Amino acid sequence: EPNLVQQLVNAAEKAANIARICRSNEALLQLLVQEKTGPEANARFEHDFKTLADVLIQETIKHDIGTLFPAMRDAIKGEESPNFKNVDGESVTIAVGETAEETANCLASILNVEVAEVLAGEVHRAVVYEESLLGEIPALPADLDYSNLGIWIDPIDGTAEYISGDSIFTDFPGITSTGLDCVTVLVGVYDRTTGIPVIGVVSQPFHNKLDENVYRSLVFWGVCLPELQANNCQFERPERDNRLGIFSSSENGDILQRIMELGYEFAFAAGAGHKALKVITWEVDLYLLSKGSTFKWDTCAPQAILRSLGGDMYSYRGSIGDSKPTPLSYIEDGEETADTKCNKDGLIAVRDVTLLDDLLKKLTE
Ligand code: 2IP
Ligand code: CA
Ligand code: CA
Repeated sequence: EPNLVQQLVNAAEKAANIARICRSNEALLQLLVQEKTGPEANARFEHDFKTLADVLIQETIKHDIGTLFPAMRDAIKGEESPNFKNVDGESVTIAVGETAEETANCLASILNVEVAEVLAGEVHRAVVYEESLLGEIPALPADLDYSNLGIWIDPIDGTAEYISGDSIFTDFPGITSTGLDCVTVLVGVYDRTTGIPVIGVVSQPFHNKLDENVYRSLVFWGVCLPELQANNCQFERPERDNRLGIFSSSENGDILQRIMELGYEFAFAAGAGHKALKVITWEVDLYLLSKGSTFKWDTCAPQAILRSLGGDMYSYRGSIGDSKPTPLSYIEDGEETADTKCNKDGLIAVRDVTLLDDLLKKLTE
């Protein structure tokens, strides 16, 4: 059996390559951008985008991991639907073929042949991502039941930032408010019986800018199986005077006020995956979102990494009041609808779970 963690890292890097290529050429970027409409649209954005890059990345990860781990094939899901409308309004299904030619033929129904071939080349390129910051990826337990594992993919989190590219920084070192640094590729694996996330890979494809349109990824992974905890995220908590929380710019004022009364400072930043990542790296202590504007594909990967560090991600509304802290769950019960895929009760992500006591008390008052 190939190593699932390494293969997910490779898949995330291939995803990053595709994301970078689609962005490196203005004409291609324009071509790839399509507005999301109808029930698939995320209501919070006036203009939400569905890009071919998203769909192509998701289908590529599904294809690569499904080929290597056939037992998981039917349980690999993501944000996007593989259907895309071309300029003539015809519906096209993006499918990764057996060969680059096949995939290029499929893509050529939307793109010009030249561009279709370039992208298909990336999709079928063998990518092995090795980098000293990855640390040592452990062998997974020999008896791991792959048929009991499911995957949630967000091929590009922070689509608006991916499209726009403009950066605004916060007052806090290393924390970008909006911009390409907020873009992440999220691949999370969960246990289908317990609904608990067990492996996560989070990549920032645009973290290191080497040159105009040349970037290198920063990749984080974590494993939290009953018999194995490992990750490449053993960061110390940086020295700071106060606790620091990270929030969506749309967070509710009353909730922010209460958190301020506990002595927290605030950073506002885009990207659900990016904000969760800042908790993982301990650059912030808390990511709290009171609204249901994230989905299972946003949280599965970072939650697995947080769990490998002794932290977790909880339901916000499910944890305040009389309730006990309730971790987000990926349990598959009944038919999947837009509603069941949504973390509709909001979320609280912490690396140090002892912070919850004060926080939940204050938020319940
Ligand atoms: C979005 C994206 C947004 C986030 C929203 C996610 O995912 O991460 O940035 O909103 O919750 O669903 P905010 O930045 O206010 O936290 P996508 O880009 O994949 O649609
Ligand atoms: Ca997302
Ligand atoms: Ca997305």
